[in-house]
Amino acid sequence: MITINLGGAWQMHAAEDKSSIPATVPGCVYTDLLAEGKIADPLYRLNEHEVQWVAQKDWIYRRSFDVDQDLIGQDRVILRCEGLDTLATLKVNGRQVGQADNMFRTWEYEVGHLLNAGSNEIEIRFDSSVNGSLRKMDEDPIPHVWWDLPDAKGRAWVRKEQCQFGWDWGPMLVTAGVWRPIELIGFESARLRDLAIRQDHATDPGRVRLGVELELERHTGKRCDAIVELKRNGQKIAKAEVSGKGKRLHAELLVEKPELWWPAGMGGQPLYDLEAVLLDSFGEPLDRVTKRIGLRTLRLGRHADEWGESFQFEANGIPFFAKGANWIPADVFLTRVPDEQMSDLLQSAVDANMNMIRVWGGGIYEDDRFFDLCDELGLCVWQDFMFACSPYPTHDRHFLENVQREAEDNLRRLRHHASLALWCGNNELEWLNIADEPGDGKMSWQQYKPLFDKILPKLCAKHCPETDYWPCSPHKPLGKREDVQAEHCGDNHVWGVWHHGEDFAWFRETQPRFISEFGFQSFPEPKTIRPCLSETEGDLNLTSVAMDQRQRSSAGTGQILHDLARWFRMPSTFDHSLWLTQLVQAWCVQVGVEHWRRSMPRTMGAIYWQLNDCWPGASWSSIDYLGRWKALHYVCKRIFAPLMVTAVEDEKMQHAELHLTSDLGEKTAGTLHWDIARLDGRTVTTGSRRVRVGPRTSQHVHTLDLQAAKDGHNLNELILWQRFEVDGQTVSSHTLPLARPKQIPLRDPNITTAIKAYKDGRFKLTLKAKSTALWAWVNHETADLRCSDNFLHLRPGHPATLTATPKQKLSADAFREGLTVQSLFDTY
Ligand code: BMA
Repeated sequence: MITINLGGAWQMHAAEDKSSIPATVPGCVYTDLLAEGKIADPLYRLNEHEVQWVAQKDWIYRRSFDVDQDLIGQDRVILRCEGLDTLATLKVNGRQVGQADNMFRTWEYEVGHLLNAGSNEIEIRFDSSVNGSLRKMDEDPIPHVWWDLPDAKGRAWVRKEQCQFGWDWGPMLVTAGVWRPIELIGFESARLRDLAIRQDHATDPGRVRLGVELELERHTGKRCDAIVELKRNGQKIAKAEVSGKGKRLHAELLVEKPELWWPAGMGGQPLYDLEAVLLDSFGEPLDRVTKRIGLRTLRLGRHADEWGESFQFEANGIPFFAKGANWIPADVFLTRVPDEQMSDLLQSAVDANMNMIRVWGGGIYEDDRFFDLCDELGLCVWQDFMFACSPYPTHDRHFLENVQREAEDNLRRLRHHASLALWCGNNELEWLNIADEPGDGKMSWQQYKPLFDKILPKLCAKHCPETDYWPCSPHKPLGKREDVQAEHCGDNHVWGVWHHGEDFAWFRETQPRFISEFGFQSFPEPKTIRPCLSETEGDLNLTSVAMDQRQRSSAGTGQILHDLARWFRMPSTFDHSLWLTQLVQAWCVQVGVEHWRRSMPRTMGAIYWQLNDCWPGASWSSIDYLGRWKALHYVCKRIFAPLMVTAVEDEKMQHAELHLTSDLGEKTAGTLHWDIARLDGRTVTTGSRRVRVGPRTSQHVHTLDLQAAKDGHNLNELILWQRFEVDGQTVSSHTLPLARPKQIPLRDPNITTAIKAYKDGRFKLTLKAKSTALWAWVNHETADLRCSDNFLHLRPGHPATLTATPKQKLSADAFREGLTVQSLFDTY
């Protein structure tokens, strides 16, 4: 087999304009124009408007390449394109080889007959997807899509990353280009098209049987042999040799003493390499495919129970509470995400004690590297098919066939991954876009069902039978399907707070089986957002024109301010308003997550909206566009910790229930300590109790009488501090002010910081406050810090220590000089 990578330096130009500019493949029109200085940065101020012309044009990419006789002499030569975005016409040496109209598919074209030994040329023309979709809308209109996106008419017609057309957290930048590898492949007689690996954990307890099906593309009737080998850390574990004349070869491997793969927090993530080598009749290798797998079962457990039907993920038969966030594409331009960024985002998820991530249906089927990382990290992936918040033209035969091929490509590409936990048909169609009669943003059930109830589940069962299919998020499997958001079964999107203005405590009135979305917006920190703004244009105001440009949710900044005013005092400066929005967001999500974790095993998952950002703007993310952790992400580390202590106050603040929640697999014994203290740190009442908490349970440990504590004290000045100690180590702590933060007469905490430099470039910080400091956070004026903890509550007399790791190496002096320590008090 011979492979020639066609990525690298290309030329591109607008179809009507003959002068080319250098281009990079993989890449896209916008990144190429940007690199050549032909457009201003679309992320700066209002530039998004200025660059919309790019999406109106058709673009041509071209390059020449050399091939030799060796390649031409092969039985077959294929042009393989792993990602064309989107309406593409391909030519080799001036002759058309084919067309493409789905960026999620892998396209292959036979080109052997068109190649010359020596120099050749490839050209790809991308027609405007915006114009293409509008044309389709004229011919065959789809009831208008989502109310937040008036400019995005027709996006549902194009099989393209839907959020390129704008979303309620991102700009409209509809691009075009070769976005994934492109190569020539030449091969003799046969190649391995695919490997399907089945795991059988049941037949032979304590062992795993692997059934490996090799799918061949062959051009001769000759026998082929194949060797299939399983290795762990380079050591051979099992081997099988098979041969035959057909298109499929089947091998069986038996794994003795299998090391099982577990989601993060439940055990390790051992990975095995399964290699299949295809041999010709002389024993010479023709082709070779390797898949890295984890031995596990990972299912969606739906069992009848006292509340209705469970919705819980089960790894190797053990149910676990899913903790995580929704994932959106990590950049408006997909090829602009370096490996380090991808890995930092996913590592950050696990560092915040997550075990699941939902790849949402308005983005893309992520790269292999995304899934490789999730396998390594133990981050289970809930994978949507790419349909979101719109009716889709399922009545159109070409559309239906196209999406079917798309599903097959991605099922095949991703099915072997250990982290793959669920295939989900779409995002929110059953909730937002279905009615008895089509129209007004809706399709009928009759239009919906063929794709989401028949075609997709059938394809999943065929290609990926060990992973469950779920038609939609949210979906209600029992009773009247139309009443999507049911509490006794299925998954829910709990948007009452953000989209309907409920108070945060409203979360406590809900008890869904699984929450696959809920959340609250905030702004990125000043360092991230300021470079997109102009001070001289008056942008540094939360509702300036340039800031509103970065706010795409209809409820938007008004909703943030509404809840900010419910809980906090008004911030004094622009920078403080940005920070304060992060505290509001963190507080909101904390109230929800704590409650749902206390509701286990009835509720078995809380996946908030959303982990990451694709540009610097207002959004529900806990990590901003530049990878900086918002307050929420630090708070997640605490509220997703395996052991979690919480307190729930009643409305009148007469008592507080203390709870202990454990995701651990074994019983845990420890001591719960609590103190009610004044702002100056002095204890008003204190107590402790030995507690034993069972594996994967939540327990109400104690009810604290607040009435007694209040006597003689101002409630607004009281804070309930809790900590749970195991073997003398604090494993979880919790702070509950007995009044809303805005009512608390905070005084300047005069936080002092002792800094110790470690040899490895990290710094140990010890923070001490003279008066109670709420949400104290450290930051650096120029460098990026990742801290072991941040946005913490400080009690006088109780120093807190944390470790700060600068992204770039910093001298102790430079670290000290730029370090800032602030808390809620400073924002007023
Ligand atoms: C959900 C998601 C997204 C959206 C988010 C915030 O409905 O599925 O489509 O961005 O809420 O509104």
